[in-house]
Amino acid sequence: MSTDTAMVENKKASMPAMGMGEVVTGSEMLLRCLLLEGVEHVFGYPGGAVLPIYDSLYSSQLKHVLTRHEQGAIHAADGYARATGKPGVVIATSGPGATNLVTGIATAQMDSVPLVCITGNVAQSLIGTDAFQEANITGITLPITKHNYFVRNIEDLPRIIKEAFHIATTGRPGPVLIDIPKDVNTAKAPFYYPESVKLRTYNPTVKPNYMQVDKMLKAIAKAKKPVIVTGGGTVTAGAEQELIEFAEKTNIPVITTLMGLAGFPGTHELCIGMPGMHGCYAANQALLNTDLLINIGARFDDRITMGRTKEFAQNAKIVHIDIDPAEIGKNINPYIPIVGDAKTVLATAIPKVQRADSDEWVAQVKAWNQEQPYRYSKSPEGRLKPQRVVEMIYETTAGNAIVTTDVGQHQMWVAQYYKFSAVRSFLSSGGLGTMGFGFPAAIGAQFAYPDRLVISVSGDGGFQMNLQELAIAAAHNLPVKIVILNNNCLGMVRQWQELFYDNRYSHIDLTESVDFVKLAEAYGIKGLRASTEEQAENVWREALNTNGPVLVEFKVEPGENVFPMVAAGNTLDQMVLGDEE
Ligand SMILES: Cc1ncc(C[n+]2csc(CCOP(=O)(O)OP(=O)(O)O)c2C)c(N)n1
Repeated sequence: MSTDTAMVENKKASMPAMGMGEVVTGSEMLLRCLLLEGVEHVFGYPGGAVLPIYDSLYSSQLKHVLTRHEQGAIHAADGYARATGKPGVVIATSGPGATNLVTGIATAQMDSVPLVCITGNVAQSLIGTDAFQEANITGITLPITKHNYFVRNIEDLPRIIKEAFHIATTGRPGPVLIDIPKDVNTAKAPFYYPESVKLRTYNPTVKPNYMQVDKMLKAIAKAKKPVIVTGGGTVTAGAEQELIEFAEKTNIPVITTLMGLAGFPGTHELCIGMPGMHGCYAANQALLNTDLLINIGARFDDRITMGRTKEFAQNAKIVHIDIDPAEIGKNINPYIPIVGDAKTVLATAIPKVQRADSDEWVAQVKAWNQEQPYRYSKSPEGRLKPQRVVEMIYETTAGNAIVTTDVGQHQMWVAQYYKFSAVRSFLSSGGLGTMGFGFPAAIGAQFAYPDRLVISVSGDGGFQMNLQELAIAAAHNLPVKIVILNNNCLGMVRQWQELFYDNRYSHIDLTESVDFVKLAEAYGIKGLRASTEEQAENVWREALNTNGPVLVEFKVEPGENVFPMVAAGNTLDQMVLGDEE
């Protein structure tokens, strides 16, 4: 049992019996249910419709974190969930509070993150009347939640909460929303919490079909050029150890998607690297040449297949392992489909699997990586390169920090130049690509792990989307290290405009932003700045030696592009390697 789980278990044991049978209000019930689910932190923002909940929070043992925006709250809950594997919990009021959660809900849904989102709504007598701060949030979030509920009766509330946690955390995890009208929050009823969940139509398949697993074992025995592609599903399943064992026993090299980056050590001998649009040469060559592709918990996203699914891994038999049967055949029809939890599937396969005849192939993959590693050229004018900053962060943390990113060029440089070795240590919005995610997610992760080094890396664009959460870092003296790679523009958009829109730089200039150092200081946070390599090393050392939050602005080369690159619509063999080609 991890220290963390032990802490929650102890807390549960020391909790009073929660007064089963006692008559309490809906909002009191809600908080008791959360405690019984082992929740420690909730992130949220109050308002009229949730005033009863906030009143109950006043005297609750739950730790509530008041963010400065509901979007900050939900990304923080998401970061907490990604870092721990436990569900993140967020509370927002009706109407604008609830709609401010929408981007965060979609972000979690796309990356299969377990969240329980609690929204207030106006009293049922006012529903449908365009009442003040009324929004049909269950309607709005229907396509972006794993499930959602509108609570009509206080008697249903405990069962619904029990179900919500179960649905959010089992099978393919995801966000579940519970909308509670004000009259349910203020109504009273005796409190009972169900011990188990009965959902007739919801039974995720965890154990694989053994015949299918045997088929995979036979395919491995025949393969000469096998690869494993591992994605977020491996991380979600906690299958990192099984994956290492499986890869080592079979001698099959491993490609890690963006979401799978911390699911297999970046420094492992068999690690090839990231595939796809900004992936490494070796990974894409491996996909072009493999004869057996074993996909574990990845979804053949178009950032990897480039949407050219017919041409993708054309020479390969494909095995697709996924907990969600809907993923299988969605983008690519596999030769061997295996529905099941990655950890269970691998644990089933490991005792029987044989080493593949793959020595030559492994040597070939390594050679590709040596011939064409990620690389960048030094600036002739001595300006700071963003890649160097990420390398430096990697060197000084040995790959053990929890690193969150926003979306853009910096995200890709982190994926390329930081070799993750700790599980659940890379938190990034892969599916939805949500700018503004990284910094609040780092706050959530730091609440979960107050003693770990948490580094938030953003661009100057994305950071400005949720910078108000600096207040939280300051208020709680969170030791989060906030890195901004400031290229004075929306870098990734600039790159596309340069490459595909004839250098017509339309609305990407962020020169007139803010003095980030002064901004940090205004929030009571230490701010540091560097524009040369030497300064960068000095300020970064200072940041690491500072207790409490620090914001470090690295002023980097504005015209730098992310390479390698496969342009959208091209196939993986049309990879452009870099500036110096
Ligand atoms: C909420 C949101 N709006 C717009 C985009 C489109 N987008 C993707 S990358 C990018 C530029 C990001 O710029 P910045 O945050 O400065 O990071 P950089 O690319 O320079 O590292 C934009 C606008 C997005 N991903 N998310």
